[in-house]
Amino acid sequence: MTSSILIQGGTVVTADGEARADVLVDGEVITRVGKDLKTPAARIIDASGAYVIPGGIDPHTHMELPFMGTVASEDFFSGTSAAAAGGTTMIIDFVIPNPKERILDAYKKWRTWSEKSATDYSLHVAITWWDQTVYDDMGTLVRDHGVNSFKHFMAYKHAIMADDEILVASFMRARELGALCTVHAENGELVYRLQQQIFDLGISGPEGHPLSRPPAVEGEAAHRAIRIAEVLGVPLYLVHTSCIDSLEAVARARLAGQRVFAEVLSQHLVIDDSVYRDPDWNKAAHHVMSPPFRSKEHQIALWRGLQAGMLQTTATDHCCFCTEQKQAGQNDFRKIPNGTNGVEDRMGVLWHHGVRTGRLTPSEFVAATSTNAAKIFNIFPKKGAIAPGSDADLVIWDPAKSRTISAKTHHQKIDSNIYEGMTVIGNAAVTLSRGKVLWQNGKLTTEPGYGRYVNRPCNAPYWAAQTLRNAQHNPVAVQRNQKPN
Ligand code: URQ
Ligand code: ZN
Ligand code: ZN
Repeated sequence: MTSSILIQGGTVVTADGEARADVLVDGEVITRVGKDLKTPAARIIDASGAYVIPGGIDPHTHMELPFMGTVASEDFFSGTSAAAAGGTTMIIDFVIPNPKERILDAYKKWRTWSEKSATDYSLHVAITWWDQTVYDDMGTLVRDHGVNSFKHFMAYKHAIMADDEILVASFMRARELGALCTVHAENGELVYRLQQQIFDLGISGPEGHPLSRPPAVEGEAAHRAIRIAEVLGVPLYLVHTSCIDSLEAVARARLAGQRVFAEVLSQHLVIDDSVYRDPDWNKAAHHVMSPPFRSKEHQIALWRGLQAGMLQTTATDHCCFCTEQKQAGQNDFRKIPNGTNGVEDRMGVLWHHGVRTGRLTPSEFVAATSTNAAKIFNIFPKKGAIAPGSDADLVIWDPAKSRTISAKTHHQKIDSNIYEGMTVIGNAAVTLSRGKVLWQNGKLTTEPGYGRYVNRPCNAPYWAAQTLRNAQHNPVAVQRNQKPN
């Protein structure tokens, strides 16, 4: 009774539908959902006229990432606090080991950085090199540390790039473990050569960045990763699908029954490549991220991909570098640290440009901002649900609340915002993380360390089907599965 909260009068929206209902929270979990709950509670939150939705899950962030000679300015506490202000109550960040660094050591390092989080979090682990210790450590991470997803950067040659030898070795190991493989799909060899060619032509500004990473470079890598996953019989998740070329590779695979998941960043849905032609070098440089922003036809296709279910999740790839940090590439676009903000803005941007335009229903919005990620990364219904027993990660979503996005007023630790000046209608009014109010009346009440690491078991129900299904036409798997007669 002491720590119970009754959220009254709202319309509960889940990925499966919406209905007028009250939600009772006791301690850290939801205990009841139903109409006109008369249960006494220590605290009442009035949600009349608003929606009650599962807290957003952002499956792709990089808080305080050491990268390209600097460290991302947003840390795990400030970033998860800003996320809460925007209605996101969980992030899945990335351990990115240096080549030859034991992945288990890197994981332990990231755990010390991430323990200051204000909301719950989890960690994907990137495979940036290969030998027997990597093979062994992947097993330890699955068995003892609740890691069920391994990331592969197909770009960033001479840094963290995974070539085909690493991809194949790691995908085979992931299949043994029942883990999910995720990829940053850009052909790193082509990027490297195109960067060189463009710079040698005398193009050194941010406008050189998209020229060195055309859609074909992403489409090739997406297709290659998908086919490797198909042959090896592993489920695959493509992060930041940004263009028609990779979207078509995903759609072809899904229509062929292959278990491929794909993510789209909120910024890739609403920002186009004209940003790189901004006469203000700093503004253009703040939009340098990979894959780059694309011409308008790609945004149209991505919205259709989201509506059609070819793209299942939305994320931000929140990886912040302040103006001074971006200026490392003042004379050479190849040295501009890649990354943008977005963790506070994702849900408002998606509601305004998705639900208010009729592209998405409120339920589809919930699926794309929370539930699908919970299911794919195997933490549903603990997360991504509004049901008895689920964590009380809840957002009172006010469809009429207007916000003009600006670096002057946002909570993200960066002196710029890629959505600067964009007004979005539909925002978080109240955010709860495991039953604790972190955001209300425009005020954050987050505490470092309140967030907990979330274990993610392997062999999600969504993948087992894939593994078996692939075995049928995977010659290696078929022999292995054949019973001796
Ligand atoms: O590639 C990524 O996802 C990281 C390094 C963030 N930077 C970016 O430009 N996307
Ligand atoms: Zn990436
Ligand atoms: Zn990323």
